[in-house]
Amino acid sequence: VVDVVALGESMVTFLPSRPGRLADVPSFERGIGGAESNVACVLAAAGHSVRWVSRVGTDGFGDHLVEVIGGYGVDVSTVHRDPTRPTGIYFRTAGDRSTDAHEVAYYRAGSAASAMSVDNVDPGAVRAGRVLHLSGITAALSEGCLDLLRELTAPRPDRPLVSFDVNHRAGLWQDTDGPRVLLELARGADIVFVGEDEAEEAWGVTGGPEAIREALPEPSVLVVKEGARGATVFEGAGAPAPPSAAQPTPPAPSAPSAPDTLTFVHALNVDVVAPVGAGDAFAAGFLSATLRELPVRHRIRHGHLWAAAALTSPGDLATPPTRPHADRLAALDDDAWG
Ligand code: KDG
Repeated sequence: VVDVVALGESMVTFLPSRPGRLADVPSFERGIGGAESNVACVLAAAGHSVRWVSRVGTDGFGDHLVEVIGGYGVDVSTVHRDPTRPTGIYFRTAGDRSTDAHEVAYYRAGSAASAMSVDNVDPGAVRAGRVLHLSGITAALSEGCLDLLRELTAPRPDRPLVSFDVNHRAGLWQDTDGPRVLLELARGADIVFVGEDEAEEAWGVTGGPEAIREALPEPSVLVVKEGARGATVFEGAGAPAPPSAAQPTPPAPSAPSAPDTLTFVHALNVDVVAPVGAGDAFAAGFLSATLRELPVRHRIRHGHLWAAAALTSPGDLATPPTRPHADRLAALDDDAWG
């Protein structure tokens, strides 16, 4: 049993050589992106056993993704190479403070990963972790991908703890059904990550974390990210811990029956270099601390610490703080944490 299985599309990312509109950027440097593999790589860099499940082409971009993600120590043995479809790629603006517009240009329609479905993804490989990490991006890729997510978030006795990052990417949805689908999928998960701004954009929910919890009462753990301010976590009384490595069957996820606990923790105040990937790093830090069964305040602090590492580096992926370092910082008293 591995700690975490992450399923989703990864892409070769082209990072601009300078800030500005995509139309004006003369050259790009290659990086890698993909929300779920970002989570996988960061967790592996922090010493967790992680598997990434996906499909890539047999092109050089597919080779590169498998090499880099495997190089982080992630198990890529079940990644399928599809000779008939390309690997997705994307270009984006630098996303630093000197530019207003954040542009993303995806070239991923018809990609190898968009062909993932219940027919070609091995359920045993996906359910082999203590935690299964998914995101709403996959739901937008194709009907087959959406059906796969529905299957993986459906209740069943041998289901790992399902972690779901809403990751609403408006530009990826072909129809207007995206927000409804994201809500439906989030309702089936055990741990849900959502941004306050994302909940407003997708579901029109204003009124802060409490209003989001009202719209999404089912997940045992709901993490509402409030940007530079911090994050609020709602936990139902019956919030399941991830099954231990020795005992892989988790308690059946159940809707919280008693009132929630609510915990807010301020984020660290950092100079942002590039925001892309910070949400993934937050999720990875929170999941790492969840796997270690740390108290909720420390789980959130680990999320913030790992996000701070991503915010202060240019690519989609950043190396997390070492475990002893992060533990020391997370243990500082409330004054240090604002
Ligand atoms: O969360 C960061 C991701 O958005 C980025 O790495 C690319 O997966 C990606 C996407 O679909 O936007």
